[in-house]
Amino acid sequence: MSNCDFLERLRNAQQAPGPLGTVRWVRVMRIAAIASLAFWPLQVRASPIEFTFNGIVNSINDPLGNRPPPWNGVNVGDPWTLTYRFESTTPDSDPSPTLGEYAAIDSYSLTIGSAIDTRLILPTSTFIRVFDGEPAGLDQYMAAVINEIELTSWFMQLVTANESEFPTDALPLCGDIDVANFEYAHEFVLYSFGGSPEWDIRGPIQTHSCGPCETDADCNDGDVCTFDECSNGSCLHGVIDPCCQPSGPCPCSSENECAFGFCCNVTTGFCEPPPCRGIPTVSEWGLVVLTLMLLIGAKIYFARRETATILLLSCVANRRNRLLL
Ligand SMILES: [Ca+2]
Ligand SMILES: [Ca+2]
Ligand SMILES: [Ca+2]
Repeated sequence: MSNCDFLERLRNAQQAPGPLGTVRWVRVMRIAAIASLAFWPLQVRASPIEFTFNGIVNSINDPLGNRPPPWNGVNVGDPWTLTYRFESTTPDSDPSPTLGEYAAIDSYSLTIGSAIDTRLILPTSTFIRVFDGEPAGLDQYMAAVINEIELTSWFMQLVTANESEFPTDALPLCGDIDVANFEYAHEFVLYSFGGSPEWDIRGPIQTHSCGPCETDADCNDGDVCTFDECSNGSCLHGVIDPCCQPSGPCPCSSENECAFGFCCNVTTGFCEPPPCRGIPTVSEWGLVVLTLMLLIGAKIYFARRETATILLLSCVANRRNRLLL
């Protein structure tokens, strides 16, 4: 094959929607996509979820007055509030498809009347259990903390005869529990674990809420170098890197060193609040890189095509000259 034949075939291949032109553009797009990813925030981490349940004490069993402080001051009719925090990504430790077992709770706060108990606790001393059709005909949710040191523990249980309440044994998150749906049982009890004689304080669960957030503003962690997002009642935070403190001087030499919409004033060498004189934000830099890469790809493509066309015309002219001679 002569050089002229090769050039003609090359031009036809580039003009047609064939594999040669496609491959080139795919390479350009791939490089641009990888370059733009460098500007995306990484290191996103999940925050724990908080479940809160409320009710009214309707029963106290303590015939010998063995309740320790502060629970010895609790009376029937006192309102109670239980908030416990758990990690939403805790794995199910029970292989059964109908029983979910989660050692997920790492802290709780229990208030009954004027008595308050707030503490951190090892998840291994707690459990959340989800029963999907166990026993047959019932869906159940249980949560408990077993405090073997102070012999004071709590336990709660929601039961319904509606087996569609939990379609699986997955850990319920925000929006997955409605107390009104658990008509079979909705109990809370604070009791003496292993104590003798035993005592207990009981009260049915009346309401439930999930948090800690409803809006992004609820997730403000006080760290200006993380973004704060509320997702399904759970706060998500991601590192903003590089990060400048908007409240103080922030030396900079390029826009990438400023965050929160602040821009770098290269004259003063400090980040400044908007208006940013049209300088792209960090997220827009990805689009800028993509555009530049596309322009570079187009430049390479059309330059080669033009060169090939000139060479091809030269070949045609040479052929014509040879025929005339
Ligand atoms: Ca399971
Ligand atoms: Ca079920
Ligand atoms: Ca933050």
